[in-house]
Amino acid sequence: MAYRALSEEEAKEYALGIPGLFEQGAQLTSREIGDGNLNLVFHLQDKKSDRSVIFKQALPYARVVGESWPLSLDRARIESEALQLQHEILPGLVPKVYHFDKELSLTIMEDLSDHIILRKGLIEAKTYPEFAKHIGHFIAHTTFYQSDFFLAPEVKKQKLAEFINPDLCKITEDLVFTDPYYNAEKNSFNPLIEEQVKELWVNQELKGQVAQLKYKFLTATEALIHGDLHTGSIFVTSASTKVIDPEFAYFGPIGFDIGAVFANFVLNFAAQEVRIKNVEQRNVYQQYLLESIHQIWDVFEQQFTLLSLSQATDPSLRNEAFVQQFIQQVKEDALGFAGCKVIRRVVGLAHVADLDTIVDDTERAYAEKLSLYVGQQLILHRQKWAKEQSISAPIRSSFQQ
Ligand code: SR1
Ligand code: MG
Repeated sequence: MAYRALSEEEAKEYALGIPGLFEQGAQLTSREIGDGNLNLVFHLQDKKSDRSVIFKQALPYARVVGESWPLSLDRARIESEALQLQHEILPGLVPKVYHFDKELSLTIMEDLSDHIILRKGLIEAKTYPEFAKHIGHFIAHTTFYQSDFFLAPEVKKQKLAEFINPDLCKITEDLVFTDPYYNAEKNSFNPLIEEQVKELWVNQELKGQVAQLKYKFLTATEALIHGDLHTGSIFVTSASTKVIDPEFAYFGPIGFDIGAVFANFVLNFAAQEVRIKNVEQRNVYQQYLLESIHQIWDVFEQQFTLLSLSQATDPSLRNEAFVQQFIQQVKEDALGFAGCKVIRRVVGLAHVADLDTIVDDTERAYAEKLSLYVGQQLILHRQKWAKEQSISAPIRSSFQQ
């Protein structure tokens, strides 16, 4: 079937044509529930058996802007292949893919409606005791098994070619590393923080450091990374974590995924500064956010080290001093990328609900200014902070300044 964007009715018909997806005589309901920036998402459910699945279909343009921003449909193939690879490595931490239709750029996958989006949970100041362990484990394993530490060089190069993702990388290159640092048309920010944003645009030291991070994003091919690991790409319950949406996947710097999670915890920290009015409750919750950052790093570091020293297929890379130095560089990158990702969510095109749903403009501006300050500190001091005993301590101090 040639590509066309499905309607709710067409999604239903399509589902009934896939053998084994639903039982014979299924009575399907179909609802388009996509609220993201790029794609269509349908929830299909059989009223008789209660079985449900998710249809995710790429549109040939960015949904958030419209047809004036064309985007390659190949991102759907990349997403479904990345999901399947991640599922082979860590079946418990990603949804199962049931079917992929290349022509329609359509992936049918497990419905995770029993989970909630982590961003929503964090906005409501909920805690997830297993999350930091799960995501540290996810990043360590998915990157290790898709890196030069594990893949034979010719296989790595073949995969690198399969995961060339120019359109989606360009979105990141522009929206994360370029636009926030000049008066770009796509930028969008609270007028109450105009002064702080204009300061960014003339901060040459900062722009030089961002150039270094952008260059790393453009050129490093360390591992197949998720590429957009914000808290809207993660489903959780108190006991379970599922990572979704790897359509930005490409061979890039490992610190980019870690930095994305850190950034979203930092943004939530800043937002809670005005959201939680009770000081004691706020302190307790913000402490939880910092401890999560700490634990994510610890778990990643321990597991990536262990995997590298026990399972690296190239004996010359299975070298303790090298692995230690490599991980130290990932830590520094993660802090810097986190800073860039914090700043882009305040100044750039795509924001986060943590901040945007603060109703009072002045309160929102306060949390946004705080985010901008900490974001800059993360970029400027990443080398020094990466050497400190605790990864979260300098972030806390920076919030207190
Ligand atoms: C036009 S897409 C805007 C943002 O949404 C995605 O989730 C990525 O973060 C992208 O930068
Ligand atoms: Mg997404």
